[in-house]
Amino acid sequence: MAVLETVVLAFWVMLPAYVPNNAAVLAGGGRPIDGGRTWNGKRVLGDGKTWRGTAVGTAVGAALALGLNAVAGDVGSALSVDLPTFPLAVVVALPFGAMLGDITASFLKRRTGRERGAAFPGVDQLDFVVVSLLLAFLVAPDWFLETFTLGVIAVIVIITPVLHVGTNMIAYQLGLKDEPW
Ligand code: CTP
Ligand code: K
Ligand code: MG
Repeated sequence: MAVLETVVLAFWVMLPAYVPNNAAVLAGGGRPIDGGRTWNGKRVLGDGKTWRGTAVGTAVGAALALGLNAVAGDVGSALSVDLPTFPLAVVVALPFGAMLGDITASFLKRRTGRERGAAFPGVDQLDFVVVSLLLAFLVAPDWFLETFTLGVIAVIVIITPVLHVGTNMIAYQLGLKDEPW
C-alpha cells in the first residue's frame, strides 16, 4: 500500500480518538472524577479530569465516528482509498479509550509527583492512542486486526505526537489551554 494511502487511513481511523481530548479541553469543568480524594497525599487524578469533560469528549468522538461512517464511501472514492466504517462498539471504544488513556496518564502523573498540568513527555502524546487501540481490539478483534495493519500502526505512532504537539500549541495560543502540551 502506498505511504500516502496508509497515512490517510491512519488519520481516518484515529480521528474519533484524536478529537475527544480537544473537546474535553473546551467542555471541561465541574466535578472532578476523583471527587477531590487523595492517595498518599496526592490527588488520585486531579482537577483536570472531570465528569463533564470525559462525557462530552466521548460523545463528540462517537458522534464524529458516526459521521465518518456516513461519508466513508464518498470520501473514500474521492481520495481513491478504501476507508473503513466503524462497528458500533468501536464508535464508543475509540473515544472512550482516548479519555481513559488520558485519565490513566493523570493517575500516573500524580503517583510520580507531577502536579496538574505538568508535562510527562512521551506519555502525554501517546497515552490516549494506546488505550483507544486496546479497547478497540477488545470490543472488535477481527475488525481491528483487519484495519490496523502494522503499517497503519507505525504511521499512527509517528503522526500522533506531531498532531498532538501541534494542536496543543494552537489551543495554548488561542488561550484555550493553560500549557502548550
Ligand atoms: N479535561 C476534563 N476532563 C478530562 C480531560 C480534560 O475536564 N477527562 C479538561 C480539564 O479542564 C483540563 C483540560 O481539559 O484541565 C486539559 O486537559 P489535560 O491537559 O489532559 O489536563 P491537565 O489540566 O493538564 O491535568 P493533568 O496534569 O492531569 O493532565
Ligand atoms: K493530558
Ligand atoms: Mg495538560
